[in-house]
Amino acid sequence: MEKIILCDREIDEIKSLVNEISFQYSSVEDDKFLKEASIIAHELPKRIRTFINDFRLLEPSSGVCLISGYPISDTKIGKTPSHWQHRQKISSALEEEIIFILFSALLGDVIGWATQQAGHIVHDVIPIKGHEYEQLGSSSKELLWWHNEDAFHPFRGDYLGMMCLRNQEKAATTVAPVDTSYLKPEEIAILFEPRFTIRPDESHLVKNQSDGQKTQTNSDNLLSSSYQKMSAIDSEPEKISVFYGDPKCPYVRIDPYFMDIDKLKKDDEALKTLNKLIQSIESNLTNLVLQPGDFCFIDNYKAVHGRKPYATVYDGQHRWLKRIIITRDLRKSRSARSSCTSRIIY
Ligand SMILES: O=C(O)CCC(=O)C(=O)O
Ligand SMILES: [Fe+2]
Repeated sequence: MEKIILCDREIDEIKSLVNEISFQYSSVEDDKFLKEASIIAHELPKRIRTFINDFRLLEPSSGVCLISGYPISDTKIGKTPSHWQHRQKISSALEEEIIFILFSALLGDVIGWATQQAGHIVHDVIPIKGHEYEQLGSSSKELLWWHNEDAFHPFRGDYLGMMCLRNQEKAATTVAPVDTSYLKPEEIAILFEPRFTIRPDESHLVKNQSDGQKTQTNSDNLLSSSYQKMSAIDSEPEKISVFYGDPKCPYVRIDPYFMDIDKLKKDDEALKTLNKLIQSIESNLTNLVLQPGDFCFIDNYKAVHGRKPYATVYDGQHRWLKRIIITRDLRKSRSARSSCTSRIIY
């Protein structure tokens, strides 16, 4: 994994940059801030810009990078929310979210889904009472199977960012690069063929819609049709390839939990090859216990991630990550966004 620890001088520089701008915005999802973020990011310390730019362009095989050491004020951020729906009007972590967006802007453009966390761009990853055993980021006692983020969707992000505010439970994120050196050329070729399916994970389905959206969906045709699109992919996922890009160093699109592997029985060759890949990824998984002040970016084309089960108490001091999705090409989703500057995919 590529790693950098912020030094005191860099922390001071970042803080003064944030202080100069934060009074202008009440949310990082403000259109003006999102437009300017890529310009303001030019003023981040050069070592950080170089580190993120190298991660973007050199595509290190680990597929994961970590920027650590930003001090988080536990009292300032207040209690961990009990649900992502209970969002404050002005985030208590606005300063940290600004930094998160500035780092992200060095990788590309942030995006959000109309069908996820009420169409917000910055998500809360927190354990939620009642979700303990779900296959969702808000579960805790259940293993969250490793995956590429939004693997089912052609507009999935190039990167997933996670910023840690709290993790007293020491819950482990799992990460693994996709190593194909042990696969034969003919096996790689099979994984390049559209012989597989991936259904949407449950966070995009209508059953996990926010209460606010439930009343809105009836009157909002765009939102209803977005949920209908998800439901159509869920009931009839198209055939896709697991690998794409360069056969010598393939990019990957995989989410075993939602790949209906049983149904592949009719295609024994595809089934065997996919299982070989799954086992090898499984054997390469490592734990990454995010600490407060960690900013982690995962290359969603080159690495998978998940999370181990963990025990938590919902005491307001429980695990709290912020999460973001970044694309290198905002235009590819233009047909599903309401304007060229909108970040929300319908
Ligand atoms: O909680 C974690 O560490 C990972 C959760 C996850 O996969 C996600 O939010 O996309
Ligand atoms: Fe994920």
